[in-house]
Amino acid sequence: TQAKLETEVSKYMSYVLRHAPEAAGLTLDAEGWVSFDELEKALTSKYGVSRADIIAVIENNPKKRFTLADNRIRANQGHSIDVDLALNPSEPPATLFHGTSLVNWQSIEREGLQKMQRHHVHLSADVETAKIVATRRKGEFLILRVDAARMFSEGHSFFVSDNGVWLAESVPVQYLSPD
Ligand code: HQG
Repeated sequence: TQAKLETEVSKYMSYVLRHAPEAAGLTLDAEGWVSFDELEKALTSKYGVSRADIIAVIENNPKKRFTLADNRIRANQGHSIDVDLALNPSEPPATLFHGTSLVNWQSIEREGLQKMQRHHVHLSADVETAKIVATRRKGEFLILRVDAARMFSEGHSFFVSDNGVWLAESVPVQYLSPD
């Protein structure tokens, strides 16, 4: 079906634009952008989709994962490869949330939230989004509340991606509490 194809194309776009541009024969610039024409060529040859189909994938994406501007496209967050999104630091809401697996707690309690494979720790402004993030994985989940107001006032920087995901270098454990 069309919806299924859109999801598959969207997942492949995330993979290419965040993790492995070379898989599609692409190279991202320093801020993560690539020519839309080149991405279109790669997607058309792999999936037979048209330019309009790809634009529909971008517009219908529930998390607004991609920005298309000036005939260039990039993923808004979630990279593992070395790009600098050049986001400006912003003052966060007083409380942010992070959803994870309960089994991670022992380690998080020891070392705080770390960015792991990505460039930042990903935080949500609402608990529902954190729950969606957490339940991507099997097993019991845990929602952590981040005292972003105190963390910010004590000198930690926050960034917000173009699709509203809050990002931090790390979250030391003193700012975390189970929700
Ligand atoms: C955990 C998806 C043990 C962390 C989602 C998480 C999100 C620790 C995992 C976005 C730890 C990393 C990001 C520590 C952190 N010890 N475990 N010290 N510190 N962790 O996928 O936040 O759909 O890199 O809790 O919706 O799950 O791709 O991060 O469980 O927005 O757009 O290590 O990815 O967005 O996993 O997800 P991830 P995440 P997209």
